Amino acid sequence: MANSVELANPNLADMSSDFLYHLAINVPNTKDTSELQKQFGDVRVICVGGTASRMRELAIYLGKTLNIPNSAEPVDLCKQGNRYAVFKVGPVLCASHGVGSSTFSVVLHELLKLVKYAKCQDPIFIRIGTCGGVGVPPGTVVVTKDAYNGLLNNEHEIFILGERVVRPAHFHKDVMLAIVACGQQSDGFDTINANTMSTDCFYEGQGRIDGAVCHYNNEQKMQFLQRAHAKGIRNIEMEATMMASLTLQAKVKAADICVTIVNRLNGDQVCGDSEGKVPLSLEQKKNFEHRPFLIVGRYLQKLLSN
Ligand code: R2B
Repeated sequence: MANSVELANPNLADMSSDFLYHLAINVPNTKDTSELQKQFGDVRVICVGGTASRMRELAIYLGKTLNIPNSAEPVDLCKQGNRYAVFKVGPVLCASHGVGSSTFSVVLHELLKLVKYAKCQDPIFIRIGTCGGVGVPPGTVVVTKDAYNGLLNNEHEIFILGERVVRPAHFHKDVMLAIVACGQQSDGFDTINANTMSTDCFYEGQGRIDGAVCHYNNEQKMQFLQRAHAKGIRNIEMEATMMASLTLQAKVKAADICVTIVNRLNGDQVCGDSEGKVPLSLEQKKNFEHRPFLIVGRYLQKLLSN
């Protein structure tokens, strides 16, 4: 039996209205959300990713893959908010979240409230992103099992009311396995499940030596990356611990699927020029970014046909 979302915040029951500020979506009467249910009640999956343009591309891709009528020109439903973009293609939302957990957590709180008010049934949140790889070739697609923070602990740390609160950070096992199973040998790239390190800083937090500030040497960096590798970590990004933790708190299913665009055991620079000075051209990066689309497209075809 399908279930609506029950959020772990008793205060919501006392609010007669709610303005989802960053999405610019008003809920004028929380006790009668029929208008919102008409617009969003059919949503089964919320895909999220860093940029608005990639999420628009994903919406167009999923529209084609899932045969959704009139989906070639998706419109940004949250343009007025000037922060995040949200596109709807049939039962799928595609929303941008920016870089890092802090920007993502803002829109994730509001998307969770949106699916609650719209009475969506068992919605699944899927992050589709890019990341650095640890000992896997660029272009590998990694579906996260456990999310580790920058201390290499499998937990999410957040400061609440002046206290350090530590919460579990793992993704839904069945969803993760079902997504990994969508990878095919003929794809020409591997889709694997592994642990993910998630940091608040792209440079020092991820052990890069090419940031504006760095007080360690290459050897120390490599030791750190090897420690991560020994914990089963095969990719590094900036959102997994927060996403895993918040969706666990909200009791909704979630997954994180990212394509690696650099092997950090070989270097820090991602891509840029086409003269071969860095491992990946911008064109290849674009091509890699579509790999998780393919995998998630297959997963949604199966999921939504049930
Ligand atoms: C991967 O790519 C972004 C940083 O460039 C960040 O959102 C992440 O996790």
